[in-house]
Amino acid sequence: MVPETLLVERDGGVATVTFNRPKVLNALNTQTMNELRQVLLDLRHDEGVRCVILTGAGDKAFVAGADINELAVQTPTSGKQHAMAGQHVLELIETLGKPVIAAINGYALGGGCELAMACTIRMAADTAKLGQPEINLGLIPGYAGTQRLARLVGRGRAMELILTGRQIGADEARQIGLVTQVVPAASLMDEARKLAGRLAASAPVAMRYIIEAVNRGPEMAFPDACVFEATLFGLVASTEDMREGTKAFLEKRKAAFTGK
Ligand code: CO8
Repeated sequence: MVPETLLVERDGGVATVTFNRPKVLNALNTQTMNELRQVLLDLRHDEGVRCVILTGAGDKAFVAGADINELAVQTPTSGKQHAMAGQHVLELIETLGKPVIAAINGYALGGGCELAMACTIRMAADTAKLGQPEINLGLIPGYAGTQRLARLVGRGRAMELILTGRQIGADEARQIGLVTQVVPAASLMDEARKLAGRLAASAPVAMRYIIEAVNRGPEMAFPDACVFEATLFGLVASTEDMREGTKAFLEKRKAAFTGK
């Protein structure tokens, strides 16, 4: 399948997926979500891909939300179905087993902010604007925004942002922990690629377990989460990359990880 609403490029171990509906600020319609699901499944199984970047076409928007043309005609049953289908796609991002960087190049609103929150790392252009404006449409977030935003920035801030629907700039987003890094808009993709290249050269199995432990741990009781971490720690000891990483350190050279 060749996606029509997404651009997919590969460069070494890094795949860049660009939401490509700039006329509607890259709003997510059903076609885009279906294509994204398929692209993510392909990338998950592609061992040559070690890191993924998600970004938006043009310089105005990352993703300005779900497509309001579709929302305007939804029914109770289609609304629930679309929300759940979208939640599954975002869960695929979160559980892809490799880091996914959101390179937020402009508006990340509603479903766009929710999508960014499912990513492993969020880097924003200084011109980016983020928010959950669903309340202004008489809606609530439907791609798990009420849950991920509260987990990322705390319940109080999430409540205020979702109830007011206000947009925040990149600096405020960094201050509250919604994004981790803000860079000049002109260098966003260079910075994202630099970070992606660094992650792509790391030990993939260890990275997969770090993502799993950090994401799943908070859903468990603390002692269980620690046992989970210890089990994953034990599992990485079975990898050639662990032997290579420790050996390279002792031999004072750079490790060459193979993913085995
Ligand atoms: N859906 C459809 N079209 C959109 C969207 C959108 N989300 N956002 C922008 N567009 C379109 C505009 O209609 C406009 O089209 P046209 O040129 O034909 O008039 C074009 O993109 C350019 O937009 P603007 O002219 O409005 O550009 P501005 O610079 O004036 O404003 C904004 C930019 C502030 C981003 C403005 O476009 C805006 O407010 N957009 C809507 C943002 C929004 O409310 N997003 C949340 C949507 S709800 C949601 O995401 C719920 C997610 C969970 C859904 C679960 C079930 C599916």
